[in-house]
Amino acid sequence: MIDLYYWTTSNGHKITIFLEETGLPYTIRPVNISRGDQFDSEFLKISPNNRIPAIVDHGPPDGGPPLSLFESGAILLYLAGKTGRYYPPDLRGRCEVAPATAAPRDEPGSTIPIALAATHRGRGCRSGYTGSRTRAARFPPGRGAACR
Ligand SMILES: N[C@@H](CCC(=O)N[C@@H](CS)C(=O)NCC(=O)O)C(=O)O
Repeated sequence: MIDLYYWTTSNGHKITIFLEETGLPYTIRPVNISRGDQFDSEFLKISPNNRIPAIVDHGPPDGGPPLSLFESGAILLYLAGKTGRYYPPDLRGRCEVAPATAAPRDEPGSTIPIALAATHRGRGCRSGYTGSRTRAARFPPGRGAACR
């Protein structure tokens, strides 16, 4: 079972779309970033950059202890590896999908080459950008809610 630390933003939706498409069972753990839940010490252990989405996979493929992961692109790659879906296993296949899966327009630092970029590429966090900037004053200096 996967715990998904989530709020209703585009970066959060990337992961719910993947989980729904692949049928992986998951439980939503809401992190209300408008209220500042992302700064809770327990959440920071899972997502040290104080951002959603993040996951804890209680049944990782290697049979080891629960695996926690943050950053939507990294999560998508992990889930693609776990399910064997939406990302070719071979280098040639990955090259074929790479051009179509370039960085999301609003996340120039991101270069996640993944075939489900229909979710990753089309969905940054700009939709919530204005709201998060407006809310920023409520959080500690330099720690305003933001979307990156
Ligand atoms: N590069 C990160 C961006 C994540 C991100 O910006 N999350 C926003 C919501 S969409 C957030 O949690 N903001 C809370 C904050 O900045 O305090 C990813 O792709 O996961």
